[in-house]
Amino acid sequence: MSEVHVHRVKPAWKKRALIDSDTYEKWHKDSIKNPDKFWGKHGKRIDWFKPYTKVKNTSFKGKVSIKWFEDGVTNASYNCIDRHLKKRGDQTAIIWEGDNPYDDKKITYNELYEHVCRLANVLKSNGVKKGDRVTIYMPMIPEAAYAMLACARIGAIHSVVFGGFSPDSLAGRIEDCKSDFVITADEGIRGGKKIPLKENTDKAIQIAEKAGAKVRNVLVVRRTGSKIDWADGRDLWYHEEVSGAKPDCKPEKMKAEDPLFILYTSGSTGKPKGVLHTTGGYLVYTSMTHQYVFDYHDGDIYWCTADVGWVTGHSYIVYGPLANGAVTLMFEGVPNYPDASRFWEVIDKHQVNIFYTAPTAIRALMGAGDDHVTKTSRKSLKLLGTVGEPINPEAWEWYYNVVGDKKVPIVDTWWQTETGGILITPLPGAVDLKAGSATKPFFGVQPQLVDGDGKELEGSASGNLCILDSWPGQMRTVYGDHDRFVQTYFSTYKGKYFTGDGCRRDKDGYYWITGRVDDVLNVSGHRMGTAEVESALVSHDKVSEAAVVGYPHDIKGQGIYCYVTLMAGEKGSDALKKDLVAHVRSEIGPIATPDKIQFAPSLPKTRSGKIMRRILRKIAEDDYRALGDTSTLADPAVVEDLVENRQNKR
Ligand code: 6R9
Repeated sequence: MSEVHVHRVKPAWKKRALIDSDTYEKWHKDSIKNPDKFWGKHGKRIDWFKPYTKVKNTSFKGKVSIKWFEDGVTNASYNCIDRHLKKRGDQTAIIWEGDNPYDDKKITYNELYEHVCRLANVLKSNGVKKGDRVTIYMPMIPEAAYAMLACARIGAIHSVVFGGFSPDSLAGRIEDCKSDFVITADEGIRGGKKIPLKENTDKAIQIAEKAGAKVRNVLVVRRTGSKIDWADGRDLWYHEEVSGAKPDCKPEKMKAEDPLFILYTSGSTGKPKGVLHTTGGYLVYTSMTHQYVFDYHDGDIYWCTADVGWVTGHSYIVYGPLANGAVTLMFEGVPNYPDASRFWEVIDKHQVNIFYTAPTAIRALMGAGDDHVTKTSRKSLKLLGTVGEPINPEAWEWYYNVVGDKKVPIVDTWWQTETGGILITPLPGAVDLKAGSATKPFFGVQPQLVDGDGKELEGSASGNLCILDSWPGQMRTVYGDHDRFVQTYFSTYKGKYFTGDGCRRDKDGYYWITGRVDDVLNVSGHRMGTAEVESALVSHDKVSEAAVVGYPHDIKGQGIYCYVTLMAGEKGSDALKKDLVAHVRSEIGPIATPDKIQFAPSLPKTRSGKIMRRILRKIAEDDYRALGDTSTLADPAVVEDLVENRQNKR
C-alpha cells in the first residue's frame, strides 16, 4: 500500500472553525452516551410550532421503528424561509448560475418566500393536499427548489426524479408512489444540449396510466420556450398559474414524523426503493451537518454542484443550507461546458467560499490539465468537499494542491440516500486529514465493522460497515413497504443498520470506505443496481439472459460491463451492441449507458443455477488468472469462452 499522506489541521483552519478537536471529542462522546440529552439540545436549532418533549424513540430490532422529536410540530418550508425573513429578508438565498455563462440571477429570502407561497397556493387550488405525492422532474432551475419547498409548505410529499432518467424510469416512480401531480419544464438545458422533459413526462404518463396510474395535472415551467405537446385540462403553465396566485400561504403544521419526501434509490435487488424521509429529524440533522462539516459562517457563499434529483441536492443544496439561512448556489450546467474551467470561473464570478463536488468530476477535470484551474484565482475558497464515491488519493491531492492551492481543507463526506445526511467526515478544525479517508464519525454516529458472519471487528480491520444506533436524519421506511426496509437494512446483521459498503479502519481509528460490497454499481457517483441494468437488457427482443458487473474505470470510478446471452438463432454484432446500448439508455437513462458488452454463449452458474458474479467480475477486470475455485460450476468450459472473448484485454 502506498504511504498515507496526512495533512494536519492548519492554524488558519482552526482559527476559523466552529468545532475544535476537544469539542469534537467531547460532543461525540456525549452524543453516544446520552443521545436524548445531546439531540434534545441540538433539536432546538430549528424552530418548532410546538416544542417536542420526547427526543429519541428508535429500535433497530424486530419490526424496526425510528422516531425522533415525535411530539414536536414544525414545518420545513417555514424553517428554510419564514424564520429568516426578519433578519435576512433582503439577503440572497439562491444564486442561480445558468448553463450559459451569461445567464444568472439572485433570489433573496423575501423573493423565495413569495415564489414558494404562490406555488404552494397553486398546488392547493389544483387539489393537492397534505400527504399527497407530487413528482418533480425538473432541470436545475430555481423553480425546482420552489417546488420542493412549496410541497413542504402544504405538507405534500415530494418525489424528485432526476432529469436524466428515461420515461420508463419516471413512470415507475410515478406508479410506485401513486403520484397524481407532476411538476416539470418544457425542456432542460445542460452543456448546450436540450433535454425533452415535457415530452418524456408525456410518455411516462402514458406508460404509467396503462399500468393503472392517473395523473391529474402537469405543471410546466417554460425554460427554453421550444414547442411542446399540450394536453388541455391536464397541463398547466407554471407562469400563468403563479401569476394569479396569492403571495402568502400559511405553512401547514407538520408533526416531526410526517413525511417530507420520497427519493428513489437503487439497491442490489428489484426495483428502486422509495426512501422515505420525515420532517423534524431530517431538518435538524441536515442543517447541523451543513453548518459544522462545511464550517458554514454567516455570509459565506456555498456551492454544492449536485443535482436536486439526488439526495445530495436535497440535503445540501436545498434543506440544510436554507435552514441555516445560507447563500446556496444552484448550477444548471456541467463541469466541462463551455470548457473545463467552468467550475473555477463560477467560483471567481460569485466569490464562492465553500465548494462541494464529486470525485468523478475532480478526476475528469484533473485529466483536462492544470491550466484550466491555474488561470483562475479561486482566492475566495475556504473549504472543499467531496461526496458520492471513494476518492483516490491522487485525485484528493490534486484537489488539495491545485484547486485549493494547498490552503484549504478538504472534507471527504461519506453518506447515503438512506442516511439523509453526512455520517463520516472530517470536521475541518478538528480532525487531521488523510488523503482518501472519510476519517471520523459525525456526532451521534456509531460505525462498526463486522465480518461476513456479523462478528464485530476491533481495532484496525477491514469489513462490512454497519451503524449501531439511529441518528435523526435516518430514513424511516421504504415507502409502502416497511418489510422491505427491515429486510434490506436490518436483516443481514440483526439489530444493526447495514450500509452495503465495505470499509477499513486504520490504527488511528480513521475510516476508509472501499466501495459497495453488494450488487450496487457506483458509476460517476450515480447509484445503480446491476439487476436494473440486467432487466433492461433482458427486455430487448434478442436477449435471453444478461449479467452485469462493475469494473474499475479511471474517470467514472466504475464502468458497466454487460455479459449478454442472445436468443437462439441470434448473432452478436457491433450493430447489435449499439442497439443494446441505446435500449438500456431508453429504459433507464443515459447514466446507465453500458461501457462494455460481451456476447456470451452462456453464463457461469452454480449447479443450483446461480450466476457466479465473482467470476464475471474477475474477467471484466482482466484478472482472469485469479478466478479462484471454479469447481462448483455446472459447466467449467463456459469460463474459457468468456476469458477468450473478454472486452478489457490489457
Ligand atoms: C450521498 C450519496 C451512496 C453510496 C455509498 C457509498 C458511496 C458516497 C462516499 C462514498 C466513499 C465517500 N459514497 N459518499 N464512498 N466515500 N465520501 O452519494 O448517496 O447516491 O445514495 O450513494 O455512495 O458506496 O453507499 P447515494
